[in-house]
Amino acid sequence: MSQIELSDIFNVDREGKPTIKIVLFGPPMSGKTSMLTVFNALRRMENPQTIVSSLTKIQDDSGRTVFFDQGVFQTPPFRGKKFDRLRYQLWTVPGEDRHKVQRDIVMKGVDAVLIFLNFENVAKGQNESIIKEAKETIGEKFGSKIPVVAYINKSDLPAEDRIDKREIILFLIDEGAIPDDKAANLVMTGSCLNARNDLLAMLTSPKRDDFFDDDNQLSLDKRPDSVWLIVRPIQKLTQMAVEQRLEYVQNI
Ligand SMILES: Nc1nc2c(ncn2[C@@H]2O[C@H](COP(=O)(O)OP(=O)(O)O)[C@@H](O)[C@H]2O)c(=O)[nH]1
Ligand SMILES: [Mg+2]
Repeated sequence: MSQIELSDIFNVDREGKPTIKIVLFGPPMSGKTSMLTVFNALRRMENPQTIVSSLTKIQDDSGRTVFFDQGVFQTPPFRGKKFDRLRYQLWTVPGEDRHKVQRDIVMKGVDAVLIFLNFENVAKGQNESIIKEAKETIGEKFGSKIPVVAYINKSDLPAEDRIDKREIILFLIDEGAIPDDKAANLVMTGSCLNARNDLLAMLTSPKRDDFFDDDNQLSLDKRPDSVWLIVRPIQKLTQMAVEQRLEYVQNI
């Protein structure tokens, strides 16, 4: 096969750039908007050139998402320039039951789903119903042609306030979101709160210069563990979406 360009296998945006659409799909108050906000701040600190367009947030006066948040980012240039840069759009949904119509609209044309769950005890039922809804909305491509990664947020909460991770994993497997042999790889945990606090601490530290290089960019080797944990699900999904597409063209 002759050389494949990313624009041959992905949708292109209005500027003709290959783009994938990732939706953070989860119950209300799980931290989806926080995740996007922290991710955007991190990209700005580490490499502003990876931000394609600034964050859009459609919220009510109290800061609740009523339609979506959206940010567009791009990978750094691939080594060897075999491929163009890949753009990835991150979208969140409003999690409340009454916003089902908005969620359906945001899910149109989705390429990969981040099932965004909440560790809080009280969220057990909400987590389960949103997993079911994601599966219903996407249909048979759920977890196959449309890759799925699950992330459980608020790992900072004390153990007695958290639901049992194994129970969530079993539920995800039962619903076909995650194959059982891949659960260890595809179900991740983290805390947007910790990530945000660790980034803020570096920004305001008297030793700021230890973290930022001469261009005032945060060096990758200084990225705190808490921040790696929230970047991983997005990175993994992007990688899975690319692999999925490449496999698809190779089978034509
Ligand atoms: N303890 C804790 N609280 C969090 C975390 N992430 C977000 N929150 C809080 O959870 C609430 C809902 O967050 P938001 O991002 O608006 O959730 P969304 O409804 O899913 O968009 C806010 O009060 C956040 O400060 C976390 O990792 N740990
Ligand atoms: Mg929100």
